[in-house]
Amino acid sequence: PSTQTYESRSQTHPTAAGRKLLQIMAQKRTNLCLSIDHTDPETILSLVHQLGPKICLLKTHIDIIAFPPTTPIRSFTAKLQELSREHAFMIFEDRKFADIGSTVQHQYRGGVYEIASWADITNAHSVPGPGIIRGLKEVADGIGQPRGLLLLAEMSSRGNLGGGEYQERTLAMARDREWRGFVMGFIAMKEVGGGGEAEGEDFIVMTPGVGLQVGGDGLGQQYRTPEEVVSRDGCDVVIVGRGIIGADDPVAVAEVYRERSWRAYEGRIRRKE
Ligand code: UP6
Repeated sequence: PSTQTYESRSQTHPTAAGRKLLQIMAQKRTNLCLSIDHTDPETILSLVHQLGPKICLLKTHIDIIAFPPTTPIRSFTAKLQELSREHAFMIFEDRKFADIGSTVQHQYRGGVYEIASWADITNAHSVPGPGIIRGLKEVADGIGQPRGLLLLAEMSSRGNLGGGEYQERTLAMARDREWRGFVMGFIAMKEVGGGGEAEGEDFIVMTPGVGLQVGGDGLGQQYRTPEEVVSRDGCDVVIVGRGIIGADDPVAVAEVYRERSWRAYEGRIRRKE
């Protein structure tokens, strides 16, 4: 996949969510995903309003937000959806589901967050086996809107148990025809499943642990630069949280991330031509 343009992949991607995302990326010229890891709902809405034009995807952790009793969660997620239409980005709830199929169905559809109703994309660990994908897909199929799933093949944090054989087995799970139109890609640190294009495969790789410099956060997070992630390692979407929302001028810094990540992509495409 890393040898083709986002635009051409947007025509052929096996998932509807993937086609829509790749189209947005090509049109807006951005492969930046903002990880809006803030706990105050008003701060989140105001930041998303400002940063919406820079991003293809907004990543949420809905369960870290401190909702005042007067703010219904539904009205907050409805506002996020409104912003996503206004600025043309998709929404990715970084739920990292990790339970048996039956339990994740409830977690995805119901509870107080009703994730499936507002998040275009979510993700899951592969550790429970294929039942987790089957369970989530059944819920997604009942929504009537494109819904995509990413599997965690590897993590950015030091000492994580992903990668290697775990990643190989996660890839094998993702390749099952049963969820061809649902599993859109991976959270991983480099391209996954290269060489499957002949079979019509195209996994979108999204990568956290990105900073303007190499470094870490003292709690295991490891940062690499947009150039390393996109140009050298063939990842598609760069996920940035504190690098942007912790900056004095988040809009200016987001533009630096967008520009560097986009140029890294252009460099990669040119090199492969
Ligand atoms: N995240 C990682 N590493 C992973 C998977 N997910 O950092 O392997 C998520 C974190 C956080 C964001 O949950 O929301 O990506 C990274 O934030 P940061 O840029 O502030 O480090």
